[in-house]
Amino acid sequence: MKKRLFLAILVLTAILGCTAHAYMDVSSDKWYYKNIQTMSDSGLLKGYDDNTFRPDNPITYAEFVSVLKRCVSPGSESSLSGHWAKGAMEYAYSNGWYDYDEINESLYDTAIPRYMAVKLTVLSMNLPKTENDDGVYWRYMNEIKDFNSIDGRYGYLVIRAYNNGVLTGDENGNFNPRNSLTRAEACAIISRAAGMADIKPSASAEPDVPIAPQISVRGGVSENGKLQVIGTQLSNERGEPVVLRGMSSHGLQWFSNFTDRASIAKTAQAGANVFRLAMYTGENGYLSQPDNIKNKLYSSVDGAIAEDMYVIIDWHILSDGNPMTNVAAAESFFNEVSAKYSNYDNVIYEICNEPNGNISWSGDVKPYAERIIPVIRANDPESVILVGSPTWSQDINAAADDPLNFDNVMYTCHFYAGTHTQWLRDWITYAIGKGAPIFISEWGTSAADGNGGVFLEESQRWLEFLNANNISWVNWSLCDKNEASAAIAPNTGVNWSTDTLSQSGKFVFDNFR
Ligand code: IDC
Repeated sequence: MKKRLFLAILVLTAILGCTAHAYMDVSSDKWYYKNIQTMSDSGLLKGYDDNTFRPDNPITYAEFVSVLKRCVSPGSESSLSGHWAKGAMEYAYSNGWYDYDEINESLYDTAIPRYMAVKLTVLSMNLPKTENDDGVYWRYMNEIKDFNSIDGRYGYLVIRAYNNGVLTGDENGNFNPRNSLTRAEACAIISRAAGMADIKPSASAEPDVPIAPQISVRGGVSENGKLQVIGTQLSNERGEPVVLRGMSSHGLQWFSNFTDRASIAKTAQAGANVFRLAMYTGENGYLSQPDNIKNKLYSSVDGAIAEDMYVIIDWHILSDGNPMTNVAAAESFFNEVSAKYSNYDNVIYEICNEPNGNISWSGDVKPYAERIIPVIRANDPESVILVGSPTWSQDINAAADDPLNFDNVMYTCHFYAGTHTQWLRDWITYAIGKGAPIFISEWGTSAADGNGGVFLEESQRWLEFLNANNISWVNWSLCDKNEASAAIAPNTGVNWSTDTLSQSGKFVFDNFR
């Protein structure tokens, strides 16, 4: 059998050398220690750059298929452009490990369900049929208690995997076909299927791509799914920390020509994974021309969705100071928009850009949030909601002292490098220390009036601080206005490119990745 031949080669090359892998989070007393070590030392697996393996994280389609492909056919990987696992996926498909209707590219970075992992393992490893295969369901009677919940297309493959000793059920005897499996479990299943439990370390077949790219700002919605807030950390659907970085539009009433799908796509291609749509309420914005502005907003949200971007719908109060001034309009707006986009993981709601004037957190902004958040939650129970604070969203300490009682809420902090310096970073540190999740939904390299500077040294200090704290950020603003904070050189027009960025834009775009 081809598989055995390859394994024999691995055993032989084992003599040549040994690169023992020691992962910080895989200790030798763990049940999966041996499987992970063996496969890593054989070059079939690689952990993350920070020397972790993250054994309890769910494994994705892309990761699972890549490891299988390395087992049966080591060597060239990912010469194709596009997704890093595309080569392995196409190899798997062309070898009949899965059918065209079972996996498409939008699934690559999602958790693979157990029934699919079993099918891929059985077919790639050519696990032999057993007498109880194909319809003789004794395992169903005796061992797989939830056999009825396995799609008929996969039942015999699950039985074959059980009969080959590749996996067993959970403590209740269930297979749980639709559950994910952890990276450690996947490793155990594949190494058992490959019959390699006793293979000694080998230096062969050093993989040239990691088992998975680290969670990073590159991940868009297809990679990270529905966001959630865990503690103070924005996290993806799998509970892993995630950082969003991107651009804010300028006011939709003035610069919506830079919020079409093409501009969003160019921003995404530069490495951003979030786009903010600043829908001014005042200054001839939404309150003066609601239908016109809403149409611009919706077409931009749809553009962002098409580009796999997270998108922030920003109720951009500014001249209206107290968010309570237009609370009724805000309620009906957020009711409509959250109903419209409740099925999309892309959308993040920012309910008040920058409260300002003679107001307080506890007396004005918090009560406003307590009216708007339930309106959104009624349509969209789990989306991330961003909340500003008085003094143009700098009073995060007041919010941290008297927090909102809702899940998946973050407090925005806005800074302009020419105006806000170490003291505001200290306030963020204070707020995080009190358990308040912070999101920078707007910052500029200029002074607070949007002009002056640019202040790149202070901006650099800010970005280092945000990186060190895993804080997401959105820069003001993607337009070609003649002001220092604008990311595109003055009067460039919509055919902008990364070659026509302003000084600010160059600095910011260089920092997306
Ligand atoms: C500024 C724009 C500027 C515009 C002004 C008033 O850059 O062209 O004339 O608004 O509409 C904020 C606000 C944001 C400001 C920005 C810079 O959220 O609307 O944009 N800023 O002043 N908070 C702090 C700074």
